Amino acid sequence: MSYRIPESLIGEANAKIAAAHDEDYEALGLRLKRSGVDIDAVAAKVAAFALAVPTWGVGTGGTRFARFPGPGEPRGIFDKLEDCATIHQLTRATPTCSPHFPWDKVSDYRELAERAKSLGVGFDAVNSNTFQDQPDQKLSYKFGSLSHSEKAVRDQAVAHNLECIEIGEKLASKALTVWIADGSNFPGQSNLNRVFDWYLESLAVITARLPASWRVFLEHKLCEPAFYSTVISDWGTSLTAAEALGPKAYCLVDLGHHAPNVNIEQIVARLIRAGRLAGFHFNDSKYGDDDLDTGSIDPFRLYRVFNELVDASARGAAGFDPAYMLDQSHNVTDPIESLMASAMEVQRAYAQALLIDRAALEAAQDANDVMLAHRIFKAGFVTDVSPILAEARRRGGGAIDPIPVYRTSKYRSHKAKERPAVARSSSGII
Ligand code: PSV
Ligand code: MN
Repeated sequence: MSYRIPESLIGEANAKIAAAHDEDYEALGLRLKRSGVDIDAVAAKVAAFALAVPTWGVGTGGTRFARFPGPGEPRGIFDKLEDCATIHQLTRATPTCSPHFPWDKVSDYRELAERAKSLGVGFDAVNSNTFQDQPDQKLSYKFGSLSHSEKAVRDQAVAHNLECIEIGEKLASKALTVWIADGSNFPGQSNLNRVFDWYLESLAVITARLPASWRVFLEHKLCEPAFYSTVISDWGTSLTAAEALGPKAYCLVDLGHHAPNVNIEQIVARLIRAGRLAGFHFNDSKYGDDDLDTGSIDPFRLYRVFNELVDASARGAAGFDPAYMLDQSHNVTDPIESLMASAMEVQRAYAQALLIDRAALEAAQDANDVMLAHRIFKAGFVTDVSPILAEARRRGGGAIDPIPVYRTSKYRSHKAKERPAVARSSSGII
């Protein structure tokens, strides 16, 4: 029997800090009430907020220089599911996980779906992988996949995406996320428009095969592994593609996939306006696609993004239904701790953005009172909403303070015994 954190441990840990938490929640509630905010309503919204965990995120990541695996790493998708379920058990924020194929391939998907159900988690978007060659693969993706100059390679990449949809249907998923590494390293290596045309041709076949209730998420990335040009480089290219592909295609925003200093929240605003925002891959960065823990470097940026999301939801923006997911690499921390902390940081930005007085902000904007508008905007960010997040978790049966409970449980040492190290694991790629 594989180890799971006993519910009693969560109850005992909560009981020890319940009185202090109640005091903090009440004090914050009184403070917010003075500004006309009902703390319970905010806690209810936070409790209803759901975020997916990437199955590849629960393994230790690495750089192109080295990877330093930790004890008890997941050896395959069934182990990864256990770790994803543990993150949800303690945080109550991550009811789904997002699988990546062929990394998470199994012979029996009914068994996989049942295992996930028994662990209390489901599946979010399925991710295809045409950025690596697999041992049994006929043609190489060295020079591209869905936009390759040879039709046979493009067909192979399309077939893989169709297989991902088939698997996703068995897992009750509703979306396919496509990120391609296609691009060029040398000016002149490829014709910048021809490759885009080939991409569109391939994606049109994939989009046409989506089940009625499905969407396809196009993920752009400015560079890496191609360092001169990437085929789907930015939100403009992504939106152009989505519009060409029709109503099932949406643009996914990975926070690390932009030029330095780009105003990501404005991109989010524009995609919402176009009715094409697929959702997010949350992470944080200082220099590029660093894949650092969400909220660890620039929580204010995350807050600014959530301001756009709360604004869109308050306005009832047409077609606004974003999918939220983490996508980060944990090289020096326990991935479970990082993913729990990151899920809580996403919730924090959401709760803070809910505190903005939108009517007052609009009035200050209309009156061109710049300082007042900025102060109203920032009011949520400077509020410590931790008691709200803790209360949302407690109400859902989670831990008031997840990381100490996780450490007390010694989950990792249990897994180290249950999961003898394997030579090669599909976890933790960045
Ligand atoms: C690419 O950098 C990316 O953000 C895509 O989402 C991939 O599927 C993921 O990372 C995993 O490597
Ligand atoms: Mn991503």
